[in-house]
Amino acid sequence: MDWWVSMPKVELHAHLNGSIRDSTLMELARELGDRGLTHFPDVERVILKHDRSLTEVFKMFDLIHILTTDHETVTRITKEVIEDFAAENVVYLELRTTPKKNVSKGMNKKSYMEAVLEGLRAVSTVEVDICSEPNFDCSASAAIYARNNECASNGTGKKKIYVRLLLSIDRRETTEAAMETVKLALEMRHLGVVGIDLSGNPIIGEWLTFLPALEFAKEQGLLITLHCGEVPNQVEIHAMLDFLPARIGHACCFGEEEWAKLKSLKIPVEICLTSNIRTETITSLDIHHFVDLYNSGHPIVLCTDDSGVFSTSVSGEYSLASSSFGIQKREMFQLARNAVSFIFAGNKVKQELEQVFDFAAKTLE
Ligand code: 6MZ
Repeated sequence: MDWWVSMPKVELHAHLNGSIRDSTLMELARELGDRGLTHFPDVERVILKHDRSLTEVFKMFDLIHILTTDHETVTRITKEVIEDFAAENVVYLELRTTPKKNVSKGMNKKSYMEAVLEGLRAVSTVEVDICSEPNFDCSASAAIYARNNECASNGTGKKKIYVRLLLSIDRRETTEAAMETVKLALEMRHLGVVGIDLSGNPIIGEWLTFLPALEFAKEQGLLITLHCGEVPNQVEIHAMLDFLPARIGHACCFGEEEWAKLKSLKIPVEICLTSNIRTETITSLDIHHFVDLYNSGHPIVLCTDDSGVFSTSVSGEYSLASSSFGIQKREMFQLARNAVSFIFAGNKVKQELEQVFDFAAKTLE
């Protein structure tokens, strides 16, 4: 596993509330239990269970959301999630989360996102680039990376992680609520918000409910990724592909026509192997669409989805793909590097990340 941890990686599909450490969830559940607000042993059983169907996963999210309702907790989990990804050498993280309202805690979508930003600022184990300076010099950044890598190895300094945010629209939301999220994303663009995600229980909600907000987001220059084909729904899959999102997640339940369309449109796919197997949206890795997309040179990126809920890590996903599909380390490194082209941050960040990978290629040999 060490090699997979040391390799730089790009994470483009990680849900904040799905990526919480088990130890933190247990601590939060115990606190609520102590206050008589939950029955701790029941919650503990749910948190420690690792095989979950797609339906159970969404029940799990409802439970997690009960544990993470206040601003301080949102700040804490954001900080920890970023530190955890940075600790396994994720050099660029696009973290997505659904802005939430919670009247009893004085929380609205904006204050929820401010709590997330506070979490980014609270990270202490690694330098967090939230929104780089417009005229930042790439060669200078490569030098910083060379220095950072040395510092990290002798324990005297900090590594760096680029973090950008995607605001998620939950499929339970109305058109107005979705629009509110898009407007918030536009307001927070200068704070590292780069795009919009559509997620949530795939059997709930209609594509047409979200379309006006997604179209508006696109017109305004936000980049969009959609959870697409997590369950069989050919009409929705076609409508989503026709929308031309910048990326899609999952693509588990595609038929021949949908594959042909996706491939001709060259839309990058965020692949979450462990998530797909745990939720049984794909029955086994031997028949996972990763293989066909990889062999046909279609743009793909390996991601965790919910590293906490599925007890996985980005390094674990790379190691799993390598061992399951017989792909050598050099090719896996190239797969990780290719993901830089699909990030939602601008060219300057892409160039800086390419230098990080090139530097690592020399040291990892
Ligand atoms: C669809 C998912 C998901 O936004 O509260 N989410 N949506 N499919 C999945 N695959 C298993 N995993 C997570 O993070 C949790 C939320 O992300 C979405 C769900 O809407 C879930 O409530 P945030 O930070």
